[in-house]
Amino acid sequence: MITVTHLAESKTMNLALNKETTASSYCADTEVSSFAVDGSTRTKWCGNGGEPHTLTVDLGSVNLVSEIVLQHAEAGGEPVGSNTLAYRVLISEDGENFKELVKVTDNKSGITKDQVPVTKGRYVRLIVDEPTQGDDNAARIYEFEVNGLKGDVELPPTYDPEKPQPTESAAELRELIEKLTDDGAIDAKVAHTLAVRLKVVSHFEDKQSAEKVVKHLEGFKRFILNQKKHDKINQEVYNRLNGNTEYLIEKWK
Ligand SMILES: [Ca+2]
Repeated sequence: MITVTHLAESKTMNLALNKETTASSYCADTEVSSFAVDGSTRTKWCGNGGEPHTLTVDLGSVNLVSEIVLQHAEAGGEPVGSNTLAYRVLISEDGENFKELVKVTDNKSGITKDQVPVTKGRYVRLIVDEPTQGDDNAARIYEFEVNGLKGDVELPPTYDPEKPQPTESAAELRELIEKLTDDGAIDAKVAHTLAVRLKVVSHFEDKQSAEKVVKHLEGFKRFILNQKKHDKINQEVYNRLNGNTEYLIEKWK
């Protein structure tokens, strides 16, 4: 598992550079979609025909995306009036289910930089809804940069709203147990025996005695496994308690 510190150490890069692209159309052989990811503002992808124009880049593997930079017409020396007016950027891990990252409806700039919440994905799709400031319906994209961190790293829990936050101490784990007990997911008697064991862990946490904390957490792990085997706690409760216990063990190791 990659921690926040490790993420900060990694270097943000243009993940789209020289990667495979596909587009809805192109204006000429010298204006195909690959020119939007060749790292040069002397070359562009031009999309013609009816809107929306789309360009999808395959990053080659799942990566972490944090920013989208687009170099529009003006960045390549064309008139301001040819800059993209409205566009969207979507991301997908499987190439089928896309999620919207960026939606801009009133751009005038030659270069746009859109910061996005750190998102995992392999396929990044640009949809040009309004190609220019006027009636011209050709899209002109000199560069489509997808900035982020390379690799399918485990996101820190704060980036995953679907996942409950791990408990950071035995006391927090006890609070979780209390909550689950209030919700009727754990029997009060069982909750009591769990809390007693965790109080011992808290005691050693206070003393900063890592070895003993780990030892008692390992004991707690075996205890909850036993509780599950005897149907004292259900699989879901077991998974949550076990996950949090493993998290705490890693933290103290
Ligand atoms: Ca280019």
